[in-house]
Amino acid sequence: MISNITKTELIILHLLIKGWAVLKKNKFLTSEQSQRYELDGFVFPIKVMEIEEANNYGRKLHSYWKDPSQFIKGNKLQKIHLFTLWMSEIIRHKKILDAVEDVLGPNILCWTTTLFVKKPKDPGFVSWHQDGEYWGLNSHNVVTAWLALSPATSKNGCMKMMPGSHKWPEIRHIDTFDDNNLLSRGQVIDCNIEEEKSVKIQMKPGQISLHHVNIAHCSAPNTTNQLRMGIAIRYICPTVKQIKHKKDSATLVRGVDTEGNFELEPTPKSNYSPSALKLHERVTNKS
Ligand SMILES: O=C(O)CCC(=O)C(=O)O
Repeated sequence: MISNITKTELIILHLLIKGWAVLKKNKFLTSEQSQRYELDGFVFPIKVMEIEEANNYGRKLHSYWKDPSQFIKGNKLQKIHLFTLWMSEIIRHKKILDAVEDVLGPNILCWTTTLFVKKPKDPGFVSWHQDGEYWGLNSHNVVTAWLALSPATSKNGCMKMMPGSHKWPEIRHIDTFDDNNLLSRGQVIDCNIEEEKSVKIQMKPGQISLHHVNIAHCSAPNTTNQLRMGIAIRYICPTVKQIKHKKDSATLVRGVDTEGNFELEPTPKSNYSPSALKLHERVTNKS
């Protein structure tokens, strides 16, 4: 019987078994998506929400953004899941966590979140950079899930990524302090980037991209009349350590914190509670 199987059939069988094994192991990503992430350092688009759910969160982000009392800059762009219920839900979204689990494994901390909103005709841009160069995390067990809450297009300044750059070493960055640069110090990677090789991360609301902590990426200004809304959610394994700041905190969103390397943040019970705002103020001012 076996002798009737040709070599080609054996190879096909082997590939089928391998593919099935990868699929079985994964919770959400296809084996092709996992392979893309390994090879390129990013993968997209991954649908995690229906359009109604994404639009609902988009409205919440829009009203947070428009509220003058929130004074939307600096630390009010970071970790707002600590004091708003809607962001607290997003970082625990089942499908996002299933996709992240396929990269990081079953124990997941949310290290931080950042709102990336570009107003209509906003000159704001993000220079080419590698997150890993300045975050102070000691390992690559870190992944960003970037959730689109409005369309992300080349006209409104979607992200661009350089395939394979996650395998580059961490390259020195230069602080430019450019007012229009949405990065805190306007940091830019000090190397020649071949723009024509980059990939535009165009997505629909409710889709995410996953990107590696060392991927070289950037985004251009929004040239349209519509708001561009995205949320970067940074997830880590409990084994990751902060080596730049004395103290750091994170939220356990799935599994167990096996290491205790981060102060664990509580889940907010209501919006803008004074204790949650106080905690937010403290943990976003690292020293
Ligand atoms: O949303 C953007 O324009 C840039 C996002 C980014 O740099 C990041 O998620 O690391």
